[in-house]
Amino acid sequence: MEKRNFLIGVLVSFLLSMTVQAGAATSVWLDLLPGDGNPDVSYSLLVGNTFSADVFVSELPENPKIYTMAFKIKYDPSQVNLLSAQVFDDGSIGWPFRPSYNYGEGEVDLAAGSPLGVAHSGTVKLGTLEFQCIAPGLSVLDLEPTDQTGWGFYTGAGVKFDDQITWIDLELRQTPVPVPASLLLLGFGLVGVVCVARKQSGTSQNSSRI
Ligand SMILES: [Ca+2]
Repeated sequence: MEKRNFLIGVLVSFLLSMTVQAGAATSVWLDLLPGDGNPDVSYSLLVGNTFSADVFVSELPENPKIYTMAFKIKYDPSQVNLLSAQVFDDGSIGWPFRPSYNYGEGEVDLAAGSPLGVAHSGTVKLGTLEFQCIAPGLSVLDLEPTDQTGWGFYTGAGVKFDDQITWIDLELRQTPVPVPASLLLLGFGLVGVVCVARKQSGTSQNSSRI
């Protein structure tokens, strides 16, 4: 009986450890505004539209804590224009350093640090970005680790955590502004008038030759 209880105990511990590991995956993702608190992976918009997105990180490790964060967002500058990008700080986390770098050619980096470290089993907002769609097509907002030296998600022990993060991208589908139905009808009407006018003109020329 003791052996059976021991085996059940081992099995329960194993299942619990699997659950903890499965729920502890750290990820960085975008939530389009107004956000629902879930990652967005695709979005359709019209040329001229603006949209904002919050960047979140989920499941930051409890031990050791994360003391700095940095990430990069790459975008297609021929299709979307970056209007603003800033690190989020409502005072609850206390990021003392909040640089952001806009490299202009489709790349923006955000970085910050906290002297107390940040550990959170839920989600932590890292920043907010605003874009405008300037051309039709398909493009991607590509979330990835920054390549700026010395920046990234670092634990207090100075271990870089970026490789253990899942980076969730957002696919953008940009479509041209549709022509209103009334304008289309007007266009068809004008074409019809021109055709009739040409036909009548041709008929009168033919009859004048007779
Ligand atoms: Ca969302």
